[in-house]
Amino acid sequence: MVFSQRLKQSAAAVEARLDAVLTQVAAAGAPDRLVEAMRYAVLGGGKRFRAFLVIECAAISGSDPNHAVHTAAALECVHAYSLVHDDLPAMDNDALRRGKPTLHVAFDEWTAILAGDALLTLAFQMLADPGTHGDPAVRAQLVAGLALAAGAAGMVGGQGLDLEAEKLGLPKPMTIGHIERLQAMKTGSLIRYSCEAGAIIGAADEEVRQALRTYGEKIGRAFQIADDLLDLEGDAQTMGKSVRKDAGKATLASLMGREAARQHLLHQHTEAIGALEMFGTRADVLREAADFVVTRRS
Ligand code: GRG
Repeated sequence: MVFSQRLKQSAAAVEARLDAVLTQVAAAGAPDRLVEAMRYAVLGGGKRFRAFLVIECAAISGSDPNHAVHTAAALECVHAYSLVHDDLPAMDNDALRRGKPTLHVAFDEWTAILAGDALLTLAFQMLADPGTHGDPAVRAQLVAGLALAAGAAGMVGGQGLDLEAEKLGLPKPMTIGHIERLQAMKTGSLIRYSCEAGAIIGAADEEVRQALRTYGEKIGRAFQIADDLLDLEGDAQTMGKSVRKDAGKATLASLMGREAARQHLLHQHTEAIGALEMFGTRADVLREAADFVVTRRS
């Protein structure tokens, strides 16, 4: 209950900030059509789960949650860009996202590529902005951490491995270890970093930082397994995106079977909860968030 309220609150705060930032982007001279496409991508729904994690992990690290909104908004820009590019014909070729036509369908491919590029760039501009944090060293850590999480050794690299598997059939044979690595990079690195960014904003000590990193890593893994199971069992209307897209894809459910994948999901959930032990009841909302990852239907 607390979780759903806090998720809603952080979503509202982040959406208001994104709206304001995109107004500034337009005022700085960005073309109208590009700004419209960026708005379509980043303000058109979504659970705002990564934003929630930044804000709650900052709060548990001792920061005023309001101080984390700018960083949370930057994370949502990177996430939105990844979805826009993932949906392109050259990648997943999807027509439905967040219950609406994907960006390249609603606009066109070149606009979708550019809007994704612009959202990614904007995220770094936002993190470097003094409004993100008063301490330039904290801003530099946030920028460096996001670059690592989103880049070639993180989300982009994971997407590369995913496409190599799907389009080139590599590696042969596919192994569970390879899928775990791919998923930890593609989906896990941004979720884990959302938690770590909260710790950076709150200037948390290494013990807290490590605990939140571990929590993020485990729920990131769980999030992807749940996504794979939802692709097999969910419906497009509830999900707001196409389902049964994973046929022939490298997923844990396809390699080890649905039931084993579900057990693996529950194991990640247990480990995520375990990582929160040091926080006592202060982490109850993060425990609920882990439950949500396992039980979500969209
Ligand atoms: C194109 C560089 C590049 C990366 C793409 C994120 C990603 C990597 C691909 C998306 C494919 C996918 C569906 C992955 C499963 C996990 C995931 C990221 C689901 C979407 O995230 P949600 O459920 O989306 O948080 P909302 O719409 O709620 O924000």
